[in-house]
Amino acid sequence: MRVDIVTIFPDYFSVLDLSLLGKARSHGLIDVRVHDLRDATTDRHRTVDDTPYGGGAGMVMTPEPWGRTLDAILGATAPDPLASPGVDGVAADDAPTDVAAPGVPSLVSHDDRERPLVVFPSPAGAPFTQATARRYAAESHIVFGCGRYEGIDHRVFEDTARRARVELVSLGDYVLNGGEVAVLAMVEAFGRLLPGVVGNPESLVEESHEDGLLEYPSYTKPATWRGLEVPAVLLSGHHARVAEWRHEQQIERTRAVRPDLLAGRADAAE
Ligand code: 6GU
Repeated sequence: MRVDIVTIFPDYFSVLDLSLLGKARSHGLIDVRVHDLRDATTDRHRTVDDTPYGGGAGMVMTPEPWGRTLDAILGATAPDPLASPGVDGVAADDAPTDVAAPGVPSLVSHDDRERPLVVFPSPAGAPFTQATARRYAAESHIVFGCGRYEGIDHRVFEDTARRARVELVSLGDYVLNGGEVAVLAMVEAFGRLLPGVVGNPESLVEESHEDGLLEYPSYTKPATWRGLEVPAVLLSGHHARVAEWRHEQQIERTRAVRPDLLAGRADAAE
């Protein structure tokens, strides 16, 4: 799988050399290339931002360096007005649809999986979930564009959508200074789902969110530690009872901190 990352802070991504993902990269399972947006500037100060039209606080990333950088990665496709998708969209979650936000057409035209996927992390994007991670893990080429300041000139999304599927994706309802940390989180989330990255694929199954519930608590030796006992059922050797206890724990935990995840679940009825 090929991953391109466009950023004004390439150093953020040095951590992708570490741990499981580093191993996946060195084994050729994932090919990550980081591009410095400032390399596509033409002025002495390597400027990437300017004041917003219409006024307002902060600065906006100027479109030209984005256009040049994405041209180099995607190929500079001549704009095709007939193929032009809508504007101003975000993609939905696991199944990209036209329903981005009420009344807002999607940037995604989805009869074209062969076109690369370009993801712009943004607090204004659609939620990134485990389902999104699974969908990204099935892609062959993803480009991430890391915005900074108050965002990127909106025409960059429109221009990119002429030759790629474009998604705006958010990690959650809070604001980061830029997309870099969000991209690290997303690459880790889908990277570990790629075949061969996590040594024991079984370990991917019983995790939070894989079955729509939070995961059960885990214990290891010693059986007594600082006066605290491991729940007796886990020492019983009774596999069916262990499985039942773990499922109850999942439901209990999810009810306590994420009741929204339980809506409509038969196994969580009071
Ligand atoms: Cl994806 N980007 C930024 N800048 N802030 C965020 C975010 C993304 N997700 C939550 N906050």
